Amino acid sequence: MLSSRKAWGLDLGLESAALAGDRRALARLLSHVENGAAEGRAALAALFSRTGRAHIIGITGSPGAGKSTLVGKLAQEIRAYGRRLAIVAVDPTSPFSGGALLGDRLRMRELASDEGVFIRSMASRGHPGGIAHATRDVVLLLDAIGFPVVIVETVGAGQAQVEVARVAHTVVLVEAPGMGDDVQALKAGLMEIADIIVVNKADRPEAKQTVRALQFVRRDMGSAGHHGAGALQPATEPVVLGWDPPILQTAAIESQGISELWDAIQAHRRYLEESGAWDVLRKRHARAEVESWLQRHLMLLLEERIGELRMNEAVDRVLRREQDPATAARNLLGAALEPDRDPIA
Ligand SMILES: Nc1nc2c(ncn2[C@@H]2O[C@H](COP(=O)(O)OP(=O)(O)OP(=O)(O)O)[C@@H](O)[C@H]2O)c(=O)[nH]1
Ligand SMILES: [Mg+2]
Repeated sequence: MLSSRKAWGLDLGLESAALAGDRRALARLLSHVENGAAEGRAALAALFSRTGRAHIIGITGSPGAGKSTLVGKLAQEIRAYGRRLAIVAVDPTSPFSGGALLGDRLRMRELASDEGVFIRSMASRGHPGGIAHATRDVVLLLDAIGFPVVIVETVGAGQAQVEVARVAHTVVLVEAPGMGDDVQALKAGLMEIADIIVVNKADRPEAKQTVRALQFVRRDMGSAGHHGAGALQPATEPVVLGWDPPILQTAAIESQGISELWDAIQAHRRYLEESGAWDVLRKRHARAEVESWLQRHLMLLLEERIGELRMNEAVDRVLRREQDPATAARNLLGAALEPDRDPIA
């Protein structure tokens, strides 16, 4: 083991320094993990047995709903109980909030000087295996390092909302007054993955209207049931039965409703443990993890076996309308699985 890790060029000092609480070592290790570098993979493999202890909390919702502000206040609340925590802020993909990273940094500066809080911002682009993989790996490493709480902030749009459910035990959906059409989007799926729903900016008079709209959507969903964090196939496989997602109100900038939110998060965790859903979730996460690596390895293997030349030939045949894409892909797969076969035959 040691020799292969040496062969990978892993700086063993980095790993133990990170475990001992060296934040710069941890930051470097996280960069290796984010970049999908061999050092990162080796560290994850070596530290994997230490994972599975953190309560991973996903904070998702519309751009500008106040997620970062809320996370900052939540972090202060958690620190007041003396618990350490890590925050992973996944850069919003929405062009409307492209400046959020800087804003987040400024707002988080105060927290960042606290030794008990570790903050990591991740760009949504530039990860070889995709942002979802990178996020899961970063969270895994922070769990291994021993942070009892890891908060992941993502913008709830498209794929991200599903991905946060794959990594988190508790998903908090943050909305704000004035969503308008967003209620329709919520119906389409956001609320299905939410364990706790928060209407932030409750200092605004329109907040009541938003709460009512969300209550209405929740009632509407009633018969379909709540599926809880990790619901990969919500229509068929409910994980958390009997948990009714509460709708809370917060005014993050005024620190209102924060302790109630933390109480709800703790209550959800207790519920997961007592109902046995915690173990189901863990199993589901583990399976999703293995499946996703399998896909990644399989893709790499296929690309390698097929080769750029055969790939280009297939694309050309499709371009010339000699072959449809599905047949081209099937033939490439056949060729890859039986290397002696002629892909065109
Ligand atoms: N009135 C009011 N404004 C708030 C509240 N919480 C946050 N804001 C403001 O809303 C804006 C967006 O806050 P952020 O915390 O950056 O929101 P976000 O959801 O993290 O935004 P993105 O990461 O860009 O999606 C900022 O100007 C905040 O000051 C609140 O409770 N009340
Ligand atoms: Mg933010």
